[in-house]
Amino acid sequence: GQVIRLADYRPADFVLERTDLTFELDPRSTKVEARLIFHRRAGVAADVPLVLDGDELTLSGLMLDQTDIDAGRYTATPDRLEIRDLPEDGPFEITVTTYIDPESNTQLMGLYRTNGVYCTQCEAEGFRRITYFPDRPDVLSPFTITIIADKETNPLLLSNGNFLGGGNYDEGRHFAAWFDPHPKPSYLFALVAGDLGVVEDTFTTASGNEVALKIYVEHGKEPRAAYAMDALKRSMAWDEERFGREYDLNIFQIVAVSDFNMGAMENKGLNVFNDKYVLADPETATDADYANIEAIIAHEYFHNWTGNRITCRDWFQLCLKEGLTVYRDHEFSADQRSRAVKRIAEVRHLKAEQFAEDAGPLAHPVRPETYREINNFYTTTVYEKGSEVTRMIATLLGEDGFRKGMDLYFDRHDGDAATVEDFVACFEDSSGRDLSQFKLWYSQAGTPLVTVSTAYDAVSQTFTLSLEQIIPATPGQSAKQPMHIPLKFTLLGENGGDIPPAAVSGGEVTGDVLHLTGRSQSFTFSGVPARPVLSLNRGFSAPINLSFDQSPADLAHIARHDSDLFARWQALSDLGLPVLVKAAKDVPEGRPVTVDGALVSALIETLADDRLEPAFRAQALSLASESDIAREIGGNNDPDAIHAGRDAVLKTIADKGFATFERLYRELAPKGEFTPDAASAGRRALRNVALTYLSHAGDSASLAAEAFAKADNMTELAHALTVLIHRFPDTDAALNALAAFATRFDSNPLALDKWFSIQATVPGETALERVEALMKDPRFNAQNPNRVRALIGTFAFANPTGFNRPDGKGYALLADQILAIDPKNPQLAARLLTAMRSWRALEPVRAEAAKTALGRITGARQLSADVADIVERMLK
Ligand code: HT7
Ligand code: ZN
Repeated sequence: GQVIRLADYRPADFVLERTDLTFELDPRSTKVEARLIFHRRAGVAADVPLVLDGDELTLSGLMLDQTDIDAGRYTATPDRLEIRDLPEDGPFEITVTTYIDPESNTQLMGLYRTNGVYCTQCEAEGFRRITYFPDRPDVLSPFTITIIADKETNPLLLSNGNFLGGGNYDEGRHFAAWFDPHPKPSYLFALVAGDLGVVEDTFTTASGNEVALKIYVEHGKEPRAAYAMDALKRSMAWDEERFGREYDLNIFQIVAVSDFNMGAMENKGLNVFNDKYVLADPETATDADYANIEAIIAHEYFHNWTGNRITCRDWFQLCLKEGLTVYRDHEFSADQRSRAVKRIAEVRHLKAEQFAEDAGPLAHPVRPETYREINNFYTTTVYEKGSEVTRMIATLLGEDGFRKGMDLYFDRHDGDAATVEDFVACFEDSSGRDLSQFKLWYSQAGTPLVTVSTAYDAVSQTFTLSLEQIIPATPGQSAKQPMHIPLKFTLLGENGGDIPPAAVSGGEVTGDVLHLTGRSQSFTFSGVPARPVLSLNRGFSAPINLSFDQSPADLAHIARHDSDLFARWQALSDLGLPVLVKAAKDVPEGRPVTVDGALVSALIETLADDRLEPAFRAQALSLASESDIAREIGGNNDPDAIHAGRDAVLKTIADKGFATFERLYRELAPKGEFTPDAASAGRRALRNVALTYLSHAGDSASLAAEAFAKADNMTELAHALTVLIHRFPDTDAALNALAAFATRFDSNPLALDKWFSIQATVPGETALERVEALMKDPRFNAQNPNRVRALIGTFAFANPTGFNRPDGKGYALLADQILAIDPKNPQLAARLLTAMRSWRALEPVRAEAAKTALGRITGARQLSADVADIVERMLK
């Protein structure tokens, strides 16, 4: 594919006034008639042709104002339709007819079939697989949709907007018509037809409009949509309360499908979901599943304002809707659950995924300036770092200042296809603050490294904080400007309370936020009566790495006393990371693993502190993951050594805290009926953590086997199975549990996905044979993205020792799978390939093997643009 550049953006030559689509659905040959009313944009010369996008299309009819167009006036290829000699002024109508084959659409882009249901996915450029169209986000129009289909097999005919009416048609067919009055780009179009069950409810908006809410699922699965419906109603109420945003149609529908490339899609009034993010009951869904459902239902709903009412001018502006909407869903979940625990989980995820992306060959700015394949830019950088950038604006302006800026954004840009500049200008205009340096967060890739040193002078009672920022080089960006980094902080006194300094010089400090703007800067606080302990980047106010040689005693002090729970977790994690890094070095050298006493006592004290919420304690005791440790080491990584070192540290903590883990494991046994609320989930999380540690202290499978036998919910059942299979893989207890799980959930694909994932993550080199055997299992289905991600994706992304075998067989397996999947579903293949994004940080033997596998992919004939783009950037 060719390179698309932000700098080349130009508005479309023709303005689209209206879109009327008629679909005659047929599995193999669906007729699509598009009637499009355009006019030439003012100033566009009369000889400029209308160019419409296509993708694998064949034109079968073309009219101008209801009259066939002469063959000499147009050129049609599968990916482009050019029409010449169009009216100079005034509107004209183009009618385009195409026939498409939904049944053979394995890419899951455009109109496709999943379990006998017709369904669409148009973002980013899928609409052009349905009909020739100006398929770009800045071309907006109202849509009228008519769907005609066999009535018996497709009793449901759904599209965007409000229902206009329907009725019987010829030959056992019926029709339905929908009208969406809100002008929208093609990527927000959706159509669903088939036979599904429904769960219904209503929501009354703040201004008194009643909205019909419908969630469609496969027949028989209706009870499993209750939690999603509850999450939807809470999301609608929250957006009114927090951002003053009401829903704007008389119906809001969600359809759950089992074949979907991503999590969900925010089509106007008709969201389409991967059923993994809709269906839940205690027997089959974990607490993490419930939390994801709540977050994703909210995310897609919130897009109604941030994405749909205000959309993106072009795909370079993707973070405008995605980063902002992730920020909104994070805030929603924080309000529904424990804010501190939610923030800890977010930061763990950000570091594991986004920091890893930003440190490797796929690093790119939150707003990229070029792309070859837009599907490859739905990344953790655009989404999660984009959200952090939005959070920093909120930190700079304060909660009220942020709300004012958002109000202005909604007021000023409703109905627009906007840019990042438009967005930031709203915050500058509403607050008077200059954000020009801050905007570098959108254009400079790489995780800033802030080096910290401190000095206390008892005589002058001053505390000096010296900071230096370095932004590492990333692909295509070598020299970087210093950024505006908002650092929340406090100075902790000996007894744990905050010390308010009398004055500060050397830079701007507003409230509890210190503004680092220079490459290096020293802040001096005066009136500080005793040496304080600095708690910096509280709440992870900036997405940066800190290099701060803080003593274990100071970290332990923060872990005990900071009033911000997040800061306490961060201090514990900072205390633990060097221990894990050292263990990874000691193990291969044959040195005994030693665990710092300050760490062990801080952890066990936290574990035993019943005043702290269980979910927090569970997070505190969950050590940094193997990939976190690898990132901290930074290069020449040996995943086996990291794993062995971490295991040894776990065992030491398990032995020292044995009595407390045992007590908690017993005390936290479920009482009463299951509820998915955050507090109950926290108790289950802590109990699961206790089981993990106990399994490292003991050498028998019996406790985990008992946990498996007694579990009355999926959170505990799946964890018990994981402990059995990972720690005691060849025992009867493990094998029996594995078989029992498969039998029990034979007819539940989402639960069976967990069965595949648990086996794909067995540590060590045997995982490869397991994965190969599972690929031959009749329950494996290479056509279903969830199943492929559960087995192959989990193996490659979440099994560092198994995947990174020194003999390279893990990489070879992934390469084979990518080459097999790519011709059918390029998006899925390209995403799986990103599992190798950190290959250059491996020790030389593994790195060489990884390079060989990547070389084999580049060398293959007929790669999709998606895979070619990723593999080439990875090898550059
Ligand atoms: N906006 C949605 C993105 C999406 C998507 C992108 C490319 C290919 C398939 C896709 N399915 C959904 C999801 C979201 O961020 O809400
Ligand atoms: Zn989104």
